Formats: sequence, structure tokens, C-alpha cells
Amino acid sequence: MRILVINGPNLNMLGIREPDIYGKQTYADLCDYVKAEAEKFDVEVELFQSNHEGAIVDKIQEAYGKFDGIVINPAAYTHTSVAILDALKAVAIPTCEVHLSDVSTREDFRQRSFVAMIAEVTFMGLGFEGYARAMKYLKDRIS
Ligand code: CA2
Repeated sequence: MRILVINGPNLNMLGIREPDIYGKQTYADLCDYVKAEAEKFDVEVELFQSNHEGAIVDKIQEAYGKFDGIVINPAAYTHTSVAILDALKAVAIPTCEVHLSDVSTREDFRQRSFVAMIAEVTFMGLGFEGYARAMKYLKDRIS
């Protein structure tokens, strides 16, 4: 079973600013965490991060026929990107949405998620654990 984990813009800056919202750990720490959890669940995982909407769309398209599940934290594109929503619809790969913070308690502009329209489940406010919960969900759902 192969899972693609996609992280959107600025998540490569984790640990550098706003530790009160996103924690003190870095993006490298997140990658290590995701790989270790994937091993526990016996799933193969690939991590991808980009600050560019089109690069994320390209990666989702390339996942067609190669991955069994997608875990995505689209970051700011959560709230704006019809293109990412359409790409996820096009490939029809089971998808989970993850947010480090609890977006439901934050600014009004974060209350809309395009990806939530296609995601089977959303984990928010759990920090890194949201990624593990999403991988476990996909593992149980697909196997
Ligand atoms: O809570 C999440 O995971 C978010 O997807 C994070 C996005 C935000 O736009 C979403 O509304 C919720 C922002 C990621 C930016 O990460 C930073 C990391 C370090 C310093 C500043 C921002």
C-alpha cells in the first residue's frame, strides 16, 4: 500500500516562526515522524512539499495509478484552491485532509476548505498526530 503525503506552502518553515500555533518542530521532524509512523502501519510513504499550486496539481496528477491514498495538508491553498480540489477529483484516490492547527477556531477566511469537499475525513488541531491518524484511516479503509 502506497500513500502520498503532500504539504503545501510555508510548511517547510515549520519551527521557525509561530511556534504557538504550529509547534516548535521543523519540517524535517515532520518528515521523520511521518516515515516512522508509516513503517509502524506497514505502508510505503512518499513525502512532497511545495509552495506552488501548479506543482501540487502536477504531483496529484502523477499519483494516478501509483498511490492508493493521499494525505494532504494544502496549507493556505486549503481556503482558495479549486485547482487542487479538481485534481483530487480527477484522480479519485482516497484522500484525507490534515491541519496542524484547529482551523475551525481561527480566522473567518480559514473556515472554508475546498479540499474538504473531496476528503473522506479531516484531522485538525492534533499537530503531527493528524498525519498518523490519516495514514491509519487510509490503511484501514483500503486494506
Ligand atoms: O493548520 C494547518 O496545518 C494549516 O494548514 C497551516 C497553514 C494555514 O494557512 C492553514 O489555514 C492551516 C499555514 C502553514 C504555514 O506554516 C508556517 C510555518 C512556520 C511559520 C509560519 C507559517
